[in-house]
Amino acid sequence: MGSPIQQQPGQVRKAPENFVDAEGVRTVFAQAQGGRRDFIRNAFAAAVAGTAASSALAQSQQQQPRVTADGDPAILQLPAHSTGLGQPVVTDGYGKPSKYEANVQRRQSPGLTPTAQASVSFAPLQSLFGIVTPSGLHFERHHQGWWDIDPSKHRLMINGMVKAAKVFTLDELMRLPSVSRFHFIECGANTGMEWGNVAVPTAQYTHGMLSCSEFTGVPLITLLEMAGADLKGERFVLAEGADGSSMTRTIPMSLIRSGEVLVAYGQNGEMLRPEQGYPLRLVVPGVQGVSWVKYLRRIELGDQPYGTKDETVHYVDLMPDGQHRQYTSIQECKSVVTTPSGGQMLLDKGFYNITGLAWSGRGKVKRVDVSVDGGRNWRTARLESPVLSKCLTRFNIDWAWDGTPAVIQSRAMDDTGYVQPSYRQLRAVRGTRSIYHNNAIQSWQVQQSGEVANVQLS
Ligand SMILES: Nc1nc2c(c(=O)[nH]1)N[C@H]1C(S)=C(S)[C@@H](COP(=O)(O)O)O[C@H]1N2
Ligand SMILES: [Mo]
Repeated sequence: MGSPIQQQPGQVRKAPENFVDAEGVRTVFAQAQGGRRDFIRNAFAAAVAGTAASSALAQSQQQQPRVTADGDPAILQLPAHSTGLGQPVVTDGYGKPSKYEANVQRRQSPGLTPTAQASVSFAPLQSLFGIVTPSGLHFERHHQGWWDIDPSKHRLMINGMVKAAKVFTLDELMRLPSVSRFHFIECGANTGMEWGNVAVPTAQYTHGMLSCSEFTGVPLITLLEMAGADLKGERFVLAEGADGSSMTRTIPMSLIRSGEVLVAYGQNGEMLRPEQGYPLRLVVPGVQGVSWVKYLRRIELGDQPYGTKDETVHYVDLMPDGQHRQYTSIQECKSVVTTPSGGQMLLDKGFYNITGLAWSGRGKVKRVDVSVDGGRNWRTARLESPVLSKCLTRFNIDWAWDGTPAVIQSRAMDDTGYVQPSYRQLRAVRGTRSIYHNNAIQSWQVQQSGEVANVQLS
């Protein structure tokens, strides 16, 4: 008999006369699918048919679909994949995305000076769904390059104001009670180019130093308690990485005491990626990326602020009066429309789903409003579940484009009541010469041609 999943004789059919060969099918498919992420098709006929009829949708149904069923070879002719035998299971290791998705990549910004270490890559936010960033597309920020460290040789030391300094191996850490939590990480310099009205072309480059994962690890407080930490009175914790960047940051004690700060080894169901700090990184929810120390090797408990180079000289905000503002490590509430966004193109008027991401370093996103007329009128978007604390939240809202120029914006509010500022409001306080902590409302201009561009409204 052989294998139970052997092909049944009835499944083998002679190709019909009008059979399109594999290459031909691929060509048709590539036209329809390959540009999906960059060119938004008027896909209401298939994709939106199942959703509740909204006014935008009802309006757009007056229109004719671009391709009708009786004229479309992709419907009429049986493709090779419906008549032949498919590939066997992938036994050569790790699964990969479809070859048709090859344009979905993290990229280096054309606006940043390339350095020998190629130190930042941006996540393709405009191509992602939901809230989780696939690990292979997580943004990267390396101050001194990344390493693939042998976990059997890696150690984490807990020292300072503890009864006895303790050194953990990875095996020892992985025996301890673990938690898994979804959180965003955003580099403090995300959207930094826009301070100076540079207007880089795509959402990837404006907002792509942002990612979100499910992290698994041990609360740092557990390790401090195991080392007999003296936690009475005012305390400060220093975290240190094992790469050549001497990355050291003081970690907020309140987040450690609450159990939110994790010593993580897991990311999206598997071990951390080397680029993300394998085998150990600190997860500091709501706090700018630089505090999420990768290749974590040491935690020191003290009773005075550490004031390291990465918190006194770098990651400070240059204010309009020339002073530096320090210790602004929480990422304030922010949002961005990811589709339609800069570099994309609307092919004709009609229905579109406007979608984007919102987040707050202070808690949950409470509401996102969307404007399509540059901020004159706002409608409240749907927040998709789950809405989690210090995590990306996906929002969606219907839109019927009438074919005239439009300016799309999103404005998020978090559960503290804080509302994401406009550029005018932000610059009134912060000026224009900062690099860090730009959480202003982003504007995407839809031109009459359908092209979408990054613009800043004054
Ligand atoms: N050890 C170490 N940790 C580090 C860094 C680094 O260069 N070395 N970069 C920091 C900065 S500035 C950011 S924004 C985040 C980026 O994390 P990612 O590369 O996983 O996206 O890691 C932080 N932790
Ligand atoms: Mo960063």
